[in-house]
Amino acid sequence: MDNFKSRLEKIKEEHEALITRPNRKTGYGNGIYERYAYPVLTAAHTPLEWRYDLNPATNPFLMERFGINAAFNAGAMKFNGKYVLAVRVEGTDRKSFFAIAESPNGIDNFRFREYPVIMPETSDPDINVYDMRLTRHEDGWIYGVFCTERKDPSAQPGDLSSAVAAAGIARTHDLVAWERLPDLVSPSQQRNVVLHPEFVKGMYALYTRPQDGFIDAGSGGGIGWALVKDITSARIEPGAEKIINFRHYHTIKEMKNGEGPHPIKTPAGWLHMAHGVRGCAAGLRYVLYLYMTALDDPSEVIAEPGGYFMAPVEEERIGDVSNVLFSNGWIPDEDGMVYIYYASSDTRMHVAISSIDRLIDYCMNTPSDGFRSAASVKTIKGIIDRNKEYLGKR
Ligand code: M1P
Repeated sequence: MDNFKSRLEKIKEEHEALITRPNRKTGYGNGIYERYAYPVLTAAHTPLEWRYDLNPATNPFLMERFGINAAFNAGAMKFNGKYVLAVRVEGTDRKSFFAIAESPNGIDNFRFREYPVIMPETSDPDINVYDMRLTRHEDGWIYGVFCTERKDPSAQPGDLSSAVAAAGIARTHDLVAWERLPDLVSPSQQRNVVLHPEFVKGMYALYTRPQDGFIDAGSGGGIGWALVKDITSARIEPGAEKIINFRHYHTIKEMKNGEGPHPIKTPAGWLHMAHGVRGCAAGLRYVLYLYMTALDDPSEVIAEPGGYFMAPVEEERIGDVSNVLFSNGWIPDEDGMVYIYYASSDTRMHVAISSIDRLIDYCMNTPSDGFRSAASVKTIKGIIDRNKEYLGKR
C-alpha cells in the first residue's frame, strides 16, 4: 500500500514535470521557421487517469491497464484563446481515437482534456479513425474531416490486412459534442481529405487524395479538388474531381502526396502545406512541402518551391513508422505568427514557428524544382553569381 502510494506520487510528479516543461527554440534556424527542442505531446502526456486504475484494491501493483502507444497527426485551431490540438492518440491495441489537448501559448504546457473525443459512429462502424483536419467553416460549424478505415469486404479469406479508407465527416460548435455526418461518397478510396474554410461557387470545397488502394495512390495523380453541394450527404460524382497538385518523377512527392491542414488565407493567395512521399531503400520517406494557390481560385497553383520545407531530423527520424514527418494542423495567429504542428515518425507531436510574411516569401522566392541535376546546379550558380557583390569579390 505504501509502495502504491509513493509510486503514484512519483508517477504524478514525473507526469506534471513533463507537461509543464518549458520549451525552447533550437539553434538559429534556416530563416524560414524555427523548431522547438521538445515534442509538445507524446504518449506519456496522456492523463494517468486514462491509463491506470487508481484503486489500490483492484490494482495493487499500480499497473497501466490501458496502454497508449503514440500521440501524433493532430488537427489544430485557436479556440477560446487557446491553442488546441485534435490529436490522433493510438493505444497499444493499435486503435486510434481523437483527443483534445490545449495550451495557453502554443509551444508547451499542452494538457489533454478529461475524456477523449466521443465520436459518434455511422451505421457502418469505423474500425479505426485518424488524422483529423479541423476547419472553422464560414457556415458557422467547426468540421472535423478524418480518415475512417474498415476491413475490405472483398478481401480473400485469410487476408486480414486489406482495408478500405474513406473520409469521415463530423461537426461541432464546442469541440465536445460532435454530430457525425455520412462519410464522403467518392469514386475511389480517400485519405487526407480536407475541407476548405470558405464556400466556392456556393458549394463546399474539398481537397482530396484519390487512391487506387488502401496504401497505393497509384493512378490518383496527386492532391485533388472537388465541390460538394451538401455537406450532410457529401458525394463526389465520377469525373467531378480534378488534380490540382501533381506528383512528379524524381521529386519528394514521386509516390504520394496529400494536403495537410486547410490552407491559410493570405493577401498573396492561399498558403498550403502538404506531405510528399518517396520510396528509398529504407522504405517510404515522408516530408512536408508548401505551395500557394490563387485567392480567387483556391484550385489554381500560383507558386511551388522546389524540394521539401521540413524533413525529419535527429529524434524525429525514428519511431513507429520511421522517416516520416506528417502535418495536418497549423495555427495562424492574430500577430502574423504561424504555429506549425507536425508529427514525427507516427509517434509524437512537435511545433515549429514562422510567420505569414516569411512563408509567403519562401513560397514566392524559393526556386521551383528544375526536375534535373543540371537545373539545380544552374540555380546554385545563379545564387553564387548574385552573391559576389555582397561578399566583396566584385
Ligand atoms: O505512416 C505515414 C502516414 O501514412 C498515411 O499517410 P498517406 O495516406 O499519405 O500515406 C497515414 O496513415 C498517416 O496517418 C501516416 O502518418
